Amino acid sequence: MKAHIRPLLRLAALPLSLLALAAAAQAGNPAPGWNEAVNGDLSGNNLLPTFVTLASGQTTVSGLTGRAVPGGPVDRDYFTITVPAGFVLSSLTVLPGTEVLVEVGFIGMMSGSSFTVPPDAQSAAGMLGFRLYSENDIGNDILEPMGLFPELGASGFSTPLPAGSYSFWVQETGVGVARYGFGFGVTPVPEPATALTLLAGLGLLAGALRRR
Ligand SMILES: [Ca+2]
Repeated sequence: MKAHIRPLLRLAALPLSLLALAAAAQAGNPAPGWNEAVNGDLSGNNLLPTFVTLASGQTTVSGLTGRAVPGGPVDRDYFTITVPAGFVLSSLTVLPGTEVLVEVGFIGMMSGSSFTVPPDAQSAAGMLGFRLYSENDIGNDILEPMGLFPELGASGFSTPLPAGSYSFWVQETGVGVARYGFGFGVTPVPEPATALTLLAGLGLLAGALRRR
């Protein structure tokens, strides 16, 4: 009887295997997330963003951005995340500690592993969306509004976003160096029908075994 049950139990364990796979898929295995204070400055090259490994649940990316002196070089930060198959990007939360100086902070988002819209672009064409964030956004999920209200030619999107690579551009637009932190929420694709079917299958099997 055990031999009959085992394959089904294997199926039941599938969601857990997917989580394990996602963890293992962080190839090269740097710790998930990025903290510039520990991991170094994120790429300033829009075509070669830093790859940031995701964890299931929330992954934090934090750092500094801006222009230390008027007319000086701007520290723009570019990074790419890859949402593995079986998962979705469900939230983008502005974390406590995020600062905005005189002006506003900017976070832009594109599909793919490079940010092909250049820093001097005059529109957001090619982007999925962007947000001019402020300290009022701290604690809020800004992913949905980024998709719902596309501006300046961005395409917009609906949440959650499917598996795939997404690149981000973060920049304080005023003079000064500002701290930021964003939390990327990655959750399994909700599949209630599959889970219910599986439970029903297990129930039928248990019934059949009892009758035997
Ligand atoms: Ca930086």
